[in-house]
Amino acid sequence: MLPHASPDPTLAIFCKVVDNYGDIGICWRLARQLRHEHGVAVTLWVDDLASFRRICPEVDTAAALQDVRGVTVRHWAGQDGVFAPEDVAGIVIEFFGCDIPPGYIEAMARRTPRPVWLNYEGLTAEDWVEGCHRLPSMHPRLKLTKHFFFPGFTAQTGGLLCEQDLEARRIAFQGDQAAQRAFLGRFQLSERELAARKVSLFCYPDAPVSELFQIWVQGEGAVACLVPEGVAAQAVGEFIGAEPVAGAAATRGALSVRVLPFVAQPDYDLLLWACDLNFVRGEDSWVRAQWAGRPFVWHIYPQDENLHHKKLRAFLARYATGLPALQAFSLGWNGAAEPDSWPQAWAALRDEMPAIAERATTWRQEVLAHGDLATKLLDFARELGRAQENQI
Ligand code: TRH
Repeated sequence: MLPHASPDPTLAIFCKVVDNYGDIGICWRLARQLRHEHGVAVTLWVDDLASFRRICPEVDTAAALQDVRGVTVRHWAGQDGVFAPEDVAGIVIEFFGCDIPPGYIEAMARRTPRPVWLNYEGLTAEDWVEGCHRLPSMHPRLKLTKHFFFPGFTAQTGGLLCEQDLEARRIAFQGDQAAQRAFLGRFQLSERELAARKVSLFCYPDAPVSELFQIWVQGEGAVACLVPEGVAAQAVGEFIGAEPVAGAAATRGALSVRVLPFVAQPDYDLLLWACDLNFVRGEDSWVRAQWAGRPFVWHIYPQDENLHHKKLRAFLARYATGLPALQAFSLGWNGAAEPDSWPQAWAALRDEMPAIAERATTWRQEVLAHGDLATKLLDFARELGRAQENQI
């Protein structure tokens, strides 16, 4: 049973798109999974429908209210608004501590029973999250308590988003050459590119992309680098010698670089599965790469005072023990430690790839042994709901 013994539990997610696509990417993924795997009636409040549309082309950017794949999507146009207790969902999630409209919070306090209120936080491999996951925070004025929900890699955290059928779909796709060719065919890859080592590249602007391109140009094995439009635009534009718009491509030496359109979120998984190596960034693509069964290099979102280097090291300490080349390359890619030589760092990474791919399997098993995030989140909400009912 969910908190209010309702046969059709309701849940609202408030998502403010601060920067890039990770916020809406995670909220949309969570919303779909809760709806389709757990039967929850989800309302997703989003302030920036244009960013949402980039990862989900069905979204109508002019609609105040719409149904997208069974999820109610509301344009969160501002902080004004008067709400009734009936407007409030049984479980309310604020993403990354975004400020829910004050009128909605007032209505939360008037609802009977009161909703479960969770603050969904960012993913980090650092140890301190275990002590903060599930911590309460009382509202200063209203009879409401918010609880922190931290995704994470250990049993004492909220886990990672992973759909139940994902692994089976991945294995089927990676075992099906025709399906992979058909998918990549959408982007007009040449036979040369199809036969090359395929690398997807999703990173922030400060990644040393030009250095890597130079190594790949001079390398012995052919590399086909597939870059979503708008990513590493300067280095890609310089390499191609033209505007790096979707469809632009060039080959020099052993390297081909091709700009892909930004694809819908489910197709991004296919891209990761179809490539031999994935460069990912932020949070959501990073997690998807962990499920892709292929080696990946993570570019972490930069933070003040190089706080992100600490987070990167915390992840590498969990993931890349026994994978020295991945560690060295990742530190270099993120500017946390300059490698003595980039060509050597790349050669070592390339040689280590079979071992990294093996690590993907054990990692998946280790992390998912504690349960997936959507299930853990609902279990926590049920637990809080029961506790609240007992207090009434
Ligand atoms: O877009 P990001 O840089 O988001 C980041 C992180 O979430 C970070 O934690 C946050 O603090 C910062 O934004 C503000 O990278 P991320 O997290 O990988 O999100 C990208 C989303 O875009 C992800 O859901 C995958 C999706 N995507 C597509 O749907 N199609 C594409 O073609 C590509 C390249 C990505």
